Amino acid sequence: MATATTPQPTRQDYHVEYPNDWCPGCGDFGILSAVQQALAALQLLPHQVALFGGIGCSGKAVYYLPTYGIHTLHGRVLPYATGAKLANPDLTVIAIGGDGDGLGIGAGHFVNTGRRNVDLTYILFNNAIYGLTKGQAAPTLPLGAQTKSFPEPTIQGAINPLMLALASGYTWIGRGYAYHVRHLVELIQRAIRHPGLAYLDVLQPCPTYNDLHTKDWFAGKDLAAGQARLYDLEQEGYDPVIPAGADDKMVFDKMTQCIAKAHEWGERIALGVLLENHTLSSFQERLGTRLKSYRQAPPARRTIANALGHPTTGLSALFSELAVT
Ligand SMILES: Cc1ncc(C[n+]2csc(CCOP(=O)(O)OP(=O)(O)O)c2C)c(N)n1
Ligand code: SF4
Ligand SMILES: [Mg+2]
Repeated sequence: MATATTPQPTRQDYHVEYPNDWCPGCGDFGILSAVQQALAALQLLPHQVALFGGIGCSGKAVYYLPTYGIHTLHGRVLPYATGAKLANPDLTVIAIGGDGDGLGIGAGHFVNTGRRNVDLTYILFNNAIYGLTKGQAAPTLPLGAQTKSFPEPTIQGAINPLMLALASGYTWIGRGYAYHVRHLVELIQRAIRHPGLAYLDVLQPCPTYNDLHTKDWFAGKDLAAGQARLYDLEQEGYDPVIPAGADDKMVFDKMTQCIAKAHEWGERIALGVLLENHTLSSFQERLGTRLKSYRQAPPARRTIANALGHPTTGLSALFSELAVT
């Protein structure tokens, strides 16, 4: 007798027949492949995942994955992702966007999302360039750098996204590289499994506009023979975990080591998990403590119409719960 079994997702379930217009050799392909493999490895089915993309080459990733998804507004990817997770905590929510999207126009959302510890994963495609709009300096391009798309070197300094994530309160911080796909698959799985807000910075060559941060540069071809630019923190015995209940000294020490690694750039660039903080509750838990009705049924699980099809979405009960007496 045949027995019903739950379908086990494979990478093929995450393949979409949709024309892709990224340039040949773009690092975006490696990141997309890693997301597909990570979701399949976590045994998630596409309908269990919601993906939100910013505006940029990177944000187009939403079209290349068969999950729920929205191509949002420039810089607004995190509010969309936050709303979706709070409305339906059962969804695995991923926000995707570029360095211009997240650290330029979206910088306010980048910082304020860090204050809440909503359980979602933010993957930032860091190519130090505004790819879609033809190669202007993004907020991660170092002061004095001049790519082939500029007439003169940039006179603005760079934001360090890992330091900003730490200062803003992100409880999981990691960095990967678009062409180290196997490592990236692991990092994405770890970020998704983290029960709080995860920030994953992915260094990504843009062969069309950024001729400084190239595949050869990341491979350390300009360095002395045998010297690698990218190295894996885990292989150096680095421990990013702050366990639940850790004391202030331990939190401070772990954050200090995170700053030291985040600050490295140039001849040595760390990849891996820099911080994994388990001392804070998630925003869904905090909301549940404040609102009994949210704890019982978040918006996506509420009945919105009665048997006759009449709406039952009155907000008066919620308002009375929120009222301060
Ligand atoms: C409100 C608004 N301002 C400006 C733009 C133009 N614009 C589109 S994408 C983009 C920057 C994209 O750069 P990034 O976020 O780094 O993504 P990438 O293309 O490099 O992946 C800009 C400025 C826009 N679409 N909307
Ligand atoms: S412009 Fe750069 S980031 Fe955009 S698709 Fe082309 S190579 Fe990729
Ligand atoms: Mg960019």
